[in-house]
Amino acid sequence: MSDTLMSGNEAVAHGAWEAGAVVGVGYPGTPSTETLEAFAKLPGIRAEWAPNEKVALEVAAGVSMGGARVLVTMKHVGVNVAADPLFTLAYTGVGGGIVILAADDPGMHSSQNEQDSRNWGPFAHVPVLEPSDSSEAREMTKAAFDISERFDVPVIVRSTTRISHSKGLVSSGERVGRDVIPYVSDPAKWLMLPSNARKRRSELDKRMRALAEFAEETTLNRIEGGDTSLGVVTSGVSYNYVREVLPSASVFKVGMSFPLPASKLARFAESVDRLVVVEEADPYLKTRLRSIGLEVEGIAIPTEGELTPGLVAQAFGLDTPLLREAISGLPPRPPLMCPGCPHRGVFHALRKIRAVVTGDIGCYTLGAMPPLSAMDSCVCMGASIGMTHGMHLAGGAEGRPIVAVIGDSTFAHSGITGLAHIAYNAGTGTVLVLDNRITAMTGHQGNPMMGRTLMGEQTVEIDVEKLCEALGVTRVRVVDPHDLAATEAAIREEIAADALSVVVAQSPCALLLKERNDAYSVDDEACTACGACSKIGCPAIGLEDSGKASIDVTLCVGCADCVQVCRFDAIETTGLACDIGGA
Ligand SMILES: Cc1ncc(C[n+]2csc(CCOP(=O)(O)OP(=O)(O)O)c2C)c(N)n1
Repeated sequence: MSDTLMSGNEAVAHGAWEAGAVVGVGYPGTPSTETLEAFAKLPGIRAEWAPNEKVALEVAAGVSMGGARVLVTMKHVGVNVAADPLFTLAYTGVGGGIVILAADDPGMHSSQNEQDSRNWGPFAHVPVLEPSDSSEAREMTKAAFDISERFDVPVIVRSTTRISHSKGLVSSGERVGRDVIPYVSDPAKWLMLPSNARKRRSELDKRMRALAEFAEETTLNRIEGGDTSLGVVTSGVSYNYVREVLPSASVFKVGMSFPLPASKLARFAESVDRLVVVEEADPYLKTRLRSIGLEVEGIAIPTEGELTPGLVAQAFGLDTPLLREAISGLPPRPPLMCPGCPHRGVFHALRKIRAVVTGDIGCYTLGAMPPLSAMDSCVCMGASIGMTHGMHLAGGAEGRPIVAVIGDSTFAHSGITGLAHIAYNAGTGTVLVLDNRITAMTGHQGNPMMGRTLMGEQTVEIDVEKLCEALGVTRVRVVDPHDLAATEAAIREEIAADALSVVVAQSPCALLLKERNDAYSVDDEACTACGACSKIGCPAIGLEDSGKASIDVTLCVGCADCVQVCRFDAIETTGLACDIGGA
């Protein structure tokens, strides 16, 4: 055993590795992403990015049926995508253990909604474990594999941003040498025809009863005795806040949030004068405790956003100035497209065209921010394409052109089926695939478009043009989004064609530039302070007190987008190589 500082995500990866998982598979998404990246660095395993979470869980189902242990990673919304196999895997059960990391994002630091993944437990009939720090993230992931195989069920390890991203000391151990269980054909278990599924349905209830008994005895749920005038039931990150704000209270720390240990909780409730629940996100524990007849006192714990020690103190009427939020008073730092981002040229064109843009999720969602302000919707991964079609079906947008915008990773995740839908249903519309050859938003993960696996191997790259043609799209063209005039012209032509068309805007993410361009600067004499260059929203361009533009050469990557919008030739090369790009 050695003590190492690890994030919760790294600890989950290590726990899975120690437990003998031979495969890790997932789709990136904050705050889960680093888990699979950390797992990929450990010896004796295979780690793969899947095109989406459903595929990831299906691969895991195969690994499990083949008798090996497997870790699956995703963010909370990813579980929605994987829900179809998840529900039926609760029927089939497992061969080798399946552990799913579902990482929630309360407060939506980087998500389109808040979801509390503990709810999947009762909904899908799968156990849910909830670590409170990195050390527990490792231990509970290991325990989850044992529970998965002992009770024949996939297990969810539910994390949240603070658990996934905070670091703590972890006593990591050695990897368990574990033989793969030899495959024996068992259609009654794995082939969910209704006749088999009905039998497995009864198994599911039996297993849940056994798990409920296990919940009563497992040390994953523990009582920390204290002052019996106040008893707090808590779990996950909230446990840390309770210990900090109410150090003398009696605490029931829930580590297994589904199924709950009803009798143990009832005994705890009897032992204290007041029973309260402190939890982040949904009132999951409170509702379930009340449903088993426990009298939980209502306190003002917000269900929206992240919980903090300060909010817990406030709910108990404590005046603890030291617990005021450390982040209050920090200047806001709104997200922006990077200097040289290839997405900028596309949104510059879309704003000029006054298109209604059904958008999608990725760095390009920042096209919604001023000054580009050229996106009208963003619902979930892949939604842009179906929504464009739906807008057409509804009769259009008061004569304005309707355009879908989707990134390459998102297109592979769930855009292809939307395009197939439009082609199959003889629809029209223009779809822009912003192909920067990477899953940029979540930190440069690979995807089926970019030719490199998570293990570092060179592999096939999907040819987007050929793929679209195979789906039945006859008008497919490629543009360089840094050529602003050509990009605008191509989009205008495709809109005018009134057919189904795809424009692939192809240029690498600015953070992957292989060559160093020369930086640009503003000729103060030629600049007329017209403000045109600032409308493209490049963070390298600022305004002087005089209203004239200036370029921060330490940020400029020399993409020359601004040169193309300046009507007075006031932006010129410095002849000096930029700080980023190249060797
Ligand atoms: C179901 C789901 N899974 C994962 C995510 C996290 N996520 C948001 S955007 C994105 C991919 C963006 O990549 P791409 O479409 O290539 O655009 P880029 O950021 O490169 O511009 C991911 C993985 C999510 N929001 N929803």
